[in-house]
Amino acid sequence: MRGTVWVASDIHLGEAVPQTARAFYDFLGRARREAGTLILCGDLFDAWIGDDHALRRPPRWLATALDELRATAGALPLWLARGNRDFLMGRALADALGARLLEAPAVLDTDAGPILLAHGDEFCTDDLAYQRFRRIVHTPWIQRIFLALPLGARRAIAARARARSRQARRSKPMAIMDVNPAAVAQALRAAGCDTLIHGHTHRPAVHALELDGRAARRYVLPDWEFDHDAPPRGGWIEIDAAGIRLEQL
Ligand code: OKV
Ligand code: MN
Repeated sequence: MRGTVWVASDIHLGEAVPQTARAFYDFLGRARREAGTLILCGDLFDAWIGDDHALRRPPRWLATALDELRATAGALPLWLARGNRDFLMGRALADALGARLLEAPAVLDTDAGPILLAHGDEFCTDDLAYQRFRRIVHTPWIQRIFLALPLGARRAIAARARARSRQARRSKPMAIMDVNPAAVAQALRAAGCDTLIHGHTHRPAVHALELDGRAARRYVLPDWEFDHDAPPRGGWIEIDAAGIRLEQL
């Protein structure tokens, strides 16, 4: 991917976050004017229970989101990667938007050199309960059965999963919800990269690290939140021949 590449993640679009959605659509407009390629690197949506539900009779907020994404994909290459929440996004959605699916983790060939891009949940290996959930819901035959269920049943299962997850998060120490350094090192080594970009942890930063005696870097994308009491936040990473920069709103 040559030229100016913008990467964002963890927008968590949904019914309940209209102001976050508006801030994100402003960002899409800016990306259309200023970027050469846009990559949305997971958790664009807060939940995803199948492309069919979104495409058949989308609620108003989702129809708007799909329109904005379609307009963006018409103006520049738009790549969608799955996150831990919208891991069921599929080909039908990408086709309906004119977007491309990015199978992450992926090595991007950029003007700033090779970069390993991932959502980031796969590095949170200290959170054993989450990794167990992840293994189950990423199993292809389990996904096929889930997607074959009627929408009402899928909605009910998703609501229960979200309620359980909220409960579990309350008793988890902060540290186990961050990445495991050994998992990060292993992924960089396997990819032959010394630069990693990921989201998921909601801890935007640029970390210098050492990988087998060489300097390496880990860029962490922010999540987006403009609806609740906390100070509004969001941002993206810009990649070009001049380097890699974390831009925060
Ligand atoms: C996404 C997360 C809910 C975290 C369920 C098989 C199975 C898919 C699913 C149901 C839930 C996605 C699709 C959602 C992510 C949660 C709660 C915690 C930590 C099955 C395939 F196994 F039940 F049959 N799901 N939804 N969580 O509501 O979008 O990432 S979801
Ligand atoms: Mn995530």
